[in-house]
Amino acid sequence: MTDVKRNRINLTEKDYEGAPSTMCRGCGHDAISASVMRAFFESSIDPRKVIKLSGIGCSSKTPAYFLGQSFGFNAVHGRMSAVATGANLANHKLLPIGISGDGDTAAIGLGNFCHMMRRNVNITYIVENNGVYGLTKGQFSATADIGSVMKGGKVNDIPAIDLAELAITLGATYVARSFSGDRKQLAPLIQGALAHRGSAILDVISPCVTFNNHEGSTKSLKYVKGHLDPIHDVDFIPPYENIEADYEEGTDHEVRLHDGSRIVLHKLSKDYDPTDKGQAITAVHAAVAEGKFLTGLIYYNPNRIDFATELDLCDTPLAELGQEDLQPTAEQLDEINASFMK
Ligand SMILES: Cc1ncc(C[n+]2csc(CCOP(=O)(O)OP(=O)(O)O)c2C)c(N)n1
Ligand code: SF4
Repeated sequence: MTDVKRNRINLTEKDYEGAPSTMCRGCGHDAISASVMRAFFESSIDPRKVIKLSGIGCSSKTPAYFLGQSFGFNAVHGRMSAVATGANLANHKLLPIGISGDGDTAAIGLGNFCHMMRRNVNITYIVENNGVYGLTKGQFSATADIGSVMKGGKVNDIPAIDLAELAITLGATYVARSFSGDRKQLAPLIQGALAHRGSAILDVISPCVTFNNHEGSTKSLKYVKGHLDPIHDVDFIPPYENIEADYEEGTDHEVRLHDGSRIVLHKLSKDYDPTDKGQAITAVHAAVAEGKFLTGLIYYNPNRIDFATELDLCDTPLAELGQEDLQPTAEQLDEINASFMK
């Protein structure tokens, strides 16, 4: 019998799988699902304590293909952020992961998405960004770059919404950009997001090989691979591993996360501090102007508390409170009513 690798809670990689994928062969979204499974396995997270959320689109179908033992809610188009906010308040003990598309998030869902970040709702939110509506056959989405050419030849002349920049501006506290094909960078970034308490937004460029992979597209596999600009190499160190990271003075940056785990960023060319909001926004702007995809942990704010903590919820999830906990007595009601008359 071959030795199957097990994690700290004695689960195998198979325990993190879901149903077989129905994505087109080579779709970036499948590669992201593989990184999601890797991250959960490596972080030894119990899949039965996780809730998967999504909207509508090819990307939003993918939670069916990983973590088959987790809770799940497939919301209507663009409403995942609102449903995730409600789920988080109803049961803050479940670990939420949301998967959405650039259409689902940056078009129909933009308003809900903004308010989720403004509240710093605890979630790992992955946008599988291919610049088009894959499910409805390749129309431009709001993240399509200006000058990008649609499969039928139409040129996009409307500026793109940059989801990383928006997330930094609107109050998300962990903002990363990555590429579906870079599991070495993406999996630790997801591990970091899962360890973070607050809105962790990962804008992951994920080529649609069927409708947006042609000459003239700025989200094709070939184009993206040729324009990646990683800020750093990323390592994730869980709290139980007391490893002294192999630091190179002045070239590495360590980020401590809420559960005691650490992300070590090995700087590449640039001197970059992800806790500097101004630098983060400037860097995203500069990369866009140069036609590059800046990847890595772009922004991190350890100081802001998440929405459920701010609301000072009781420790027992609201969803588990019984009638006796929820129904005030007649005297308590009188007191509450009297307080409104003052
Ligand atoms: C209310 C509503 N409007 C429009 C649609 C049609 N529709 C389905 S998926 C989709 C966009 C999907 O694009 P994206 O979120 O980028 O996901 P992808 O398929 O590219 O992964 C649209 C417009 C819908 N399902 N519901
Ligand atoms: S249409 Fe595009 S986004 Fe949808 S599964 Fe196929 S390659 Fe992926």
